[in-house]
Amino acid sequence: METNPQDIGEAPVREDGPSISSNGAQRDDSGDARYLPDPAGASASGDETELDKVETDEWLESLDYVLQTRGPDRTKTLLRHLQVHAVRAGVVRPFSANTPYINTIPLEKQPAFPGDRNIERRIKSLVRWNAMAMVARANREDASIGGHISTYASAATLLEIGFNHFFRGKNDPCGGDIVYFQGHSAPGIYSRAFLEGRLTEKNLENFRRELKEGGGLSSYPHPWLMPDFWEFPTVSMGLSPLMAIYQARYLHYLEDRGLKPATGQKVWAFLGDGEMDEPESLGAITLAAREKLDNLIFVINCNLQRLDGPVRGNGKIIQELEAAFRGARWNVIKVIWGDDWDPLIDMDDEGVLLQRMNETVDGQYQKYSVETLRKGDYVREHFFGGDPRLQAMADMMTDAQLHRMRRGGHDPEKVFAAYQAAMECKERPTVILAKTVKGYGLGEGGEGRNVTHQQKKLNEDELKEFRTRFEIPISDEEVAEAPFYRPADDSPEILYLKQKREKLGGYVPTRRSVSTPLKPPPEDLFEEFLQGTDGREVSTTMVFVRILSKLLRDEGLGKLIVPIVPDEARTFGMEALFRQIGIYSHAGQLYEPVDRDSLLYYKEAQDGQILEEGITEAGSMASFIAAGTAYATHGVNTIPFYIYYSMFGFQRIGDLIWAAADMCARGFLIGGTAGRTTLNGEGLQHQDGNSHHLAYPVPNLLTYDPAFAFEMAVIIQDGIRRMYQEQEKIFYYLTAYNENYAMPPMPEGARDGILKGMYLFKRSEMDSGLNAQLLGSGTIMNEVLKAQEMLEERYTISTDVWSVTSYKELRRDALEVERWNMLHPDCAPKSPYVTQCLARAPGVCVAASDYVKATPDSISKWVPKPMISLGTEGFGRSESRASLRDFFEIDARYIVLATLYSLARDKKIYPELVNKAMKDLDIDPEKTNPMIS
Ligand SMILES: Cc1ncc(C[n+]2csc(CCOP(=O)(O)OP(=O)(O)O)c2C)c(N)n1
Ligand SMILES: [Mg+2]
Repeated sequence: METNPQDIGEAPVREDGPSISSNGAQRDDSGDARYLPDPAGASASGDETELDKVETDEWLESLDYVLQTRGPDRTKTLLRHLQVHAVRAGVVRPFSANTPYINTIPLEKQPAFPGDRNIERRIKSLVRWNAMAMVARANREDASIGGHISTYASAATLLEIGFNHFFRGKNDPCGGDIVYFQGHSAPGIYSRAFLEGRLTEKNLENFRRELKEGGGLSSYPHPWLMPDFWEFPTVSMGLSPLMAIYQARYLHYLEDRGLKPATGQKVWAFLGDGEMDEPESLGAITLAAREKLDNLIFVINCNLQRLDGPVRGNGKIIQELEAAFRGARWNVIKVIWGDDWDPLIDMDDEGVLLQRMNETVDGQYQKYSVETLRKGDYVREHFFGGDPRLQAMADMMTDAQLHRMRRGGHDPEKVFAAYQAAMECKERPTVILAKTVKGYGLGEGGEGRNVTHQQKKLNEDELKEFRTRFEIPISDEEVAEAPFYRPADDSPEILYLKQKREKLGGYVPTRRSVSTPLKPPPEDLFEEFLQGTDGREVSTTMVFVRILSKLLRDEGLGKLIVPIVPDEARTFGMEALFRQIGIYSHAGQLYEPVDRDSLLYYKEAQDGQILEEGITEAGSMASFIAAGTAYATHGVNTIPFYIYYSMFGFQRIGDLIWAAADMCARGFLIGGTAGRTTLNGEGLQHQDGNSHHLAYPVPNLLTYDPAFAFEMAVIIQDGIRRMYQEQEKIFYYLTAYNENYAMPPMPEGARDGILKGMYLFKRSEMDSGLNAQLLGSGTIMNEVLKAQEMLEERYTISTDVWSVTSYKELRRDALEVERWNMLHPDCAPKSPYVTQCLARAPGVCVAASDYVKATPDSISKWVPKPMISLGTEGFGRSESRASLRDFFEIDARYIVLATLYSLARDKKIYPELVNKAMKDLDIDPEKTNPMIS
């Protein structure tokens, strides 16, 4: 078997070009003997004998001959053969995932720049100026308002090349590229939109003052706040790279399933180098390569700094990221040096410059960028010092020239070349690692300094310097005010910029919500769930899976349903779907599955419908987001159902859920294996008593904790109506349990209450003069019903049972009413729905839930009697359901106790009766409190 050359360190980059640079340097391996000490210890340059040298020359000559006569491809093949041959003979070179610290694309491979360099520079300068002025002015008015100048300052070229030459707008035949902008570079994006005529001066004045008259601009990209502008919230670092990867994959999914034609759209993600430390940033890069996402381009703005200081002061972030991405088999393009460096690199026959570049750490590069702003010879002495060959290079340049040496990320032609190569790359995602200077152009006060991230203002001198450096036509008299500047509509700059955008299909970013409302599924699809199961015991999870299966078979909606699972389909009894609708795999199924003979075999298919994500709740949520926002991104109304272990939802990936809310994502989150006590056995890490509480703050999320099949059906049916017919900007969270019990038929007239959050499920049939109202939800409803029986039979207390499907809905209705009453003191006060339900219900009130008491407590203010909540504060345990419910004090016995205690508190019964009941119920009053044990 042939050894895979990838495994022995062959560079995946530049497959189309030579591996030999203009100066003959082999770029594919930073361990190249000419530049770095060989990690194996055999230095080919220093320790070579005369004989060795002759031999080396012979080999090199042969290689040069092949290169000249047969070209780079043949040379690469030969080298590969040599490598394989050597490995077989036991000669293993140490693996190096790095290439030397120079640009991946050599000068001679750079395509001609198709734009007008001068005019593009002027446009960029104007964008820089207005972005800076926007932040500076906002902070002048209110020093605490914040904003960032330095990030955009470093990213300006990276973005402008995109805007002028690459990002396609929504009117382009491809449908438009999908661009994730680095969140805190927003001032630059606004500033460009101002030049484009999309934002007004007033908007810019009100940066970070969204509530001001005339409309303001949100600090960062937030679709919720600017729904026609921003598409993707990106400022929570790390979410953007993850979401971009799954977005690119979802694009393939839509194409492979025939829901959208393949048009060559690209997903661009502009990221910070500091941001790459977030685990989510690198967490899915292998997926991107595995899925061959050549529609994905990461541009990492390597300004070497984050907020507090250097990203890798003692190392090199570009090299570290290169190794990680190359290891994951991405196409890695480094844009490190601007064109001023090309002649030096070209004359570096002996590799001394490259060696200096390789050995210099980022903290020192940062020092050089700060020192170049000053007079003096620091760079000459330190970077070029110590070696006469380097010194000679420096001697060829004047101080002024030396100070102008740009980094690659500020060189439009280098950036263009990288983007062009990324566009052309096939079968692999591309990452561009562009070296820049943080705060570029801010002068001595800000450029490259550790404090630059926090810089919000420029003094008058700094403003002048900035103005002069970027040639902004603002006079000395005016400059102190930092006025915005936009040339006339018929100026060459504005005409150029508009013409470029028109050619590329319109402005970016633009968010459109274009999908047409869906037709609802037929009523009878949900009918069976309203009838009950006639004594057959099932769980709400099984009910959910049955609803899902029926939806999948629906003629109208079926193809739009996107089931998403993070390796838990079997847990939820969904494996039948594997065969029925297939697991999505771009590659299809390249093997014979072991269970091929079984009915429910593991079927992967290119048109498979299930997104089986493996063990990644974050990745699955990113898929949910892509699917739930496809109506806006692609005009395709897909309906995601993401089912997962409920404890690993809000608790683990709450920030992604928040981002989904911001993006107005639609769909259903299904928290499976729900409840602190229903999931017996699993214990502290798995048992979820939290998620309903954690779901509460998400403003546009409806959360339900259904107990019965018909509740689940009614909620999902109405959810589809609201999200996909009415196009409301909401999404849903439902908990599904794995406890089996007979599902009752839906009581007459319950539908409205189910949706509003509560309804009377079972009225007492007795009238004893002692009354109780019990509130139950989820599976704990069964304990509540048992308690009802016990209270009536043993203690002759008339007990009504309410099913509370959503404490959140009840609370939000009550808050709304309370607010209205306060703002309308002269009107007859309204009554919240929960109050209306319980106002005429006699007796005491007890609520029991498999979630923390804080969840039912959230409505107690509007319950017209003191309510006792039973819930599950504390750590779970590995135990049986019965023991857990005893431990957390939420089983029928405790519900009875709480009811009797409430009656005693109301002086309806004697306390002695409560004591006696405790004995009868085998409850130890000195039992330790589960909340703290
Ligand atoms: C999850 C998260 N943590 C912290 C922050 C606060 N924050 C905003 S910008 C920033 C530094 C970003 O550095 P980098 O990614 O290198 O971007 P640069 O500004 O240098 O381009 C930090 C820590 C955030 N936005 N998100
Ligand atoms: Mg940075």
